[in-house]
Amino acid sequence: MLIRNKKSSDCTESEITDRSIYLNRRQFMKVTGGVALGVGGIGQVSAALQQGNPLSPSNNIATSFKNIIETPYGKEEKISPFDVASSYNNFYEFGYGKSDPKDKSSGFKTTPWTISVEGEAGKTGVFDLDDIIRESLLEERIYRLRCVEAWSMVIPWVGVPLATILKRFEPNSNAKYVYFETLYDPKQMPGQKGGGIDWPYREALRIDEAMNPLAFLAVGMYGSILPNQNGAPVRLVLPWKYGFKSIKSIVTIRFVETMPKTTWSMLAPQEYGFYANVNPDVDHPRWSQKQERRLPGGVLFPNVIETKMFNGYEEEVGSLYAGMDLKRFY
Ligand SMILES: Nc1nc2c(c(=O)[nH]1)N[C@H]1C(S)=C(S)[C@@H](COP(=O)(O)O)O[C@H]1N2
Ligand SMILES: [Mo]
Repeated sequence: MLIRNKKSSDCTESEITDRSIYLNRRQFMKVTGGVALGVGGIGQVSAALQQGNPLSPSNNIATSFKNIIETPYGKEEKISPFDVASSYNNFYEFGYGKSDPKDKSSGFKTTPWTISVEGEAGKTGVFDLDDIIRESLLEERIYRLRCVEAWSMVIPWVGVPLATILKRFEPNSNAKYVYFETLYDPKQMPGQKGGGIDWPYREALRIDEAMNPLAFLAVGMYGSILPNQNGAPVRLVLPWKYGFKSIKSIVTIRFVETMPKTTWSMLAPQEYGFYANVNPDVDHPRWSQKQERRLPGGVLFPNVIETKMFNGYEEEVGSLYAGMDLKRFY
C-alpha cells in the first residue's frame, strides 16, 4: 500500500511511482513463479516481416521533409526542445528507463516497413508504409503530449490525419473499433525479452475517435523523420488522451466489432482505462492528475502547470463523449 500525503502541486517525478517499478515487480514475480503470463497469439505478423517483405521496397520517405503543409494547430505553443523530446521517452520495447529508448534503438531497422490491414474493411492486406503515406500529403501539427505520469511536452509532429488513411481501407459498418499493434521483434527490441507486458504493445480507439480530425498518424517530428525512440517509422498521436494511447512503430491495423484489449488496461485496469482521456478531475489511484510538469523543467524550476480537460482539446473532441460518465469510463 502506498502512502502519499504531499500536496498534489509538488508533482515531482519521485513522488509518482513510475510505472516501470510496477512492471519490474511483475517481472520479478514472473521469474520467481508468482504470476504466469500468457504470450499466445503474437508473432504472426512479425514472423511474416522477418521472412521478408513480399512487396518490393519502394522509395523511403525522406529523412528531412521539404513541403510540409502548415496548419494552425498549436502555433501559440512554446515547443519543447528536440533534445528533450528525443531523449526522455517511454518506449518499453527498448527498456523502462527514460533514456533506454534513445540508447538502445539506434540499430532499429525501419525500412522496409509494412503494415498489415485486417478485419472489417473493404481493402485489407499487407501494405508498404510508403504506399500508405505519401510525402505530398504530409502536414505539421504542434500538439501538447500529456503522459499519464504527469509530465508533458509540446511536439511539432509531421504526418497525416488518421482518418485520411483509415478511410482508404473502406471500413464497413461492423468496424466499431480500430486496433493497433507495435512490432514484435525481441531481437531488435530487448525490452520484449521479458518485462511483464504481454507483447506486442497494443492500443485501440472507438472508430469515431479514430476519425476525429485531431487523431494523427505521424512519420516525423521537428521537420524530419521520427527518431527510432519516438516510434519510427510510424506512430499514432492522440493529443487529448494520455500518451500511452499514442502507440509507436505500428505494424497492424485491424477494424473490429468489439472493444479490444489494450496493453495498459490489461496490465492494471483500475489505473488505466480504455479511453484514457486527459482529465484533471479523475486522479490516478496513486497520484493526482490535476497538474503536470511541462518539460523541460528541473528541481529548481519544476514548471508545474494546470492540466486541462481533454488536455485543452475539449472543443474538438468533447462531443465524442457527450452523456458519458467520464469518472466511470476513464
Ligand atoms: N509501442 C509503444 N508505444 C508507446 C509506448 C511504449 O512503451 N510502447 N509508450 C507510450 C507512452 S506511455 C508515451 S507517454 C508516449 C511517449 O511518446 P514519446 O516518447 O514520443 O514522447 O508513447 C507511447 N507509445
Ligand atoms: Mo506515457
